[in-house]
Amino acid sequence: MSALRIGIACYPTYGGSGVLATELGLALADHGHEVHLFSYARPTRLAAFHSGIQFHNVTVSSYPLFEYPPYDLALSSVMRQVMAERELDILHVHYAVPHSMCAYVAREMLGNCRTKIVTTLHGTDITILGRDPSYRDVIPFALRKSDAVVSVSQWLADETRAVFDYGGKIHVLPNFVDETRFCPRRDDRVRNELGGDKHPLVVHMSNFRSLKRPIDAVEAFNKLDRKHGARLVLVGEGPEMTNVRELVCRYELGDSVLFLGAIDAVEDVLAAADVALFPTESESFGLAALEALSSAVPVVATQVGGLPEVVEHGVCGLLAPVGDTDMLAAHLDTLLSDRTKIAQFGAAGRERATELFSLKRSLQQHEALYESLVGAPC
Ligand code: GMT
Repeated sequence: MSALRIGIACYPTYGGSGVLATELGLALADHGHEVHLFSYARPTRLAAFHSGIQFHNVTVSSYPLFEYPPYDLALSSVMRQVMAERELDILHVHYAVPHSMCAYVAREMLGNCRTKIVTTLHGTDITILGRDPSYRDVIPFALRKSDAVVSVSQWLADETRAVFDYGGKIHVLPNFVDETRFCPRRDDRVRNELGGDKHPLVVHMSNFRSLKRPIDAVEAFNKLDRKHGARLVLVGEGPEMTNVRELVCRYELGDSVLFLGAIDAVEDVLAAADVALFPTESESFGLAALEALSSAVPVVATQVGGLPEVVEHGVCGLLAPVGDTDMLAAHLDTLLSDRTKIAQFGAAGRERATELFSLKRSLQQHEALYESLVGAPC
C-alpha cells in the first residue's frame, strides 16, 4: 500500500492502550508511513528517536479560572494544526475518552473530512466510563462521528452494543504482541536469580488496582499450602500493594513471595516463570496474559471479558470464575504437579500467540482498515 500520514493519540503511561498505540505507531513508521503521535507526555515505549515518528506534546495552559484545565481543547487544537499542516489521512485515537471527541472537534474546526477518524475502544472507556452519567452520552456520539470503530475483543464489541445500543460496525482488531521480545526463555539466568532452580515460579503482573484482584493471587497461592514449594513473583505497583503485603505477612508467606515492583524488562521475568496468574475482575482483552502465552508460559486466569478469546481453556491455560480462589489454586496445583503439561500448554500458548496475535498480523489488519477508509466519501 502507499505510504499514509497517520496521527495517533493515546495515554502515555504504562497502561496497555498506550503501549499498544505506541508499538503500532513504531511498526507503521517502520513500514514507511509518516506517523504523528499526540499525548501529554512522551509515551514510555517511545524512548528512542525514530525518524518516522513525530511526537506532539500537548501542553495545557493554566489560568486562574480553570479549576480543571481543559486538556481536551488543547489536544483538539494540536490535532487540528497537524491535520492541516500534514494533511493527515488517518487520525487513530486509542481509548475513547476524551480522544474520540477531540478528533471530531479537530476535524470540525478544519472544516473538511479528508482525515478519517478511527477510534479504538480498549476496555474501561466502555465498561466503566460508558456507564458513567458524565460521559455516557458523549461516547456514543463520538463513536458515530468516527469513520471506523475498533474493539480489542469480540466481548468488548458486544459490550459496547449492550451499553450504548450502538448499531454501527465494530471492527475487532485484538491486542498484539512482539513475539521476538516476549519469547520462550533462552537461558536460566533470570530464573535462577528468582530461585527457579529450586522453586517453581508463579508470576502475577499487574498495576495492582483492586480491579486486578491481586489479593486473590495471594489467596490462591496460599491455598497451595506450600505443596510445591513454589514462589509467587509479584511484578508491578499500585494501590492494592499495601493490602497485598499485609496478607502476605498474615499468611507468613514472606519467604515465598518476591516483590519486584514496577520494572521495564518484564519479558525476562515472564519467560522465567512456570505459570502466570491473572485473577482479574474485568478485562476486555488481557495484554499481560497474551505476553505470558507468547513467552510459552501457561496462564491461570479468570473467565471474564475477553480473556477466553486470548487463553484457550484446557489448551494453553486454565480459567476459573472471578473470586473462586479455590479453583484458581486447584488450577495452579494441576499445572505445578505436571511438568509435561506445563511444557505442552506453554508450546500451545506460544503457537496461539504467534499465529493469532502477532504484531505483523495486526499491522496488516490496521493497514487494510486504513486503506478501506482513505479517499472514501464523507
Ligand atoms: O481500560 C483500562 O483499564 C485501561 C486500558 C489500558 O490503557 O491499559 O486497559 C485495557 O486495554 C488493554 C489494551 O487494549 C487491554 O489489554 C486490557 O484488558 C484493558 N483493561 C481492562 O479492560 C480492565
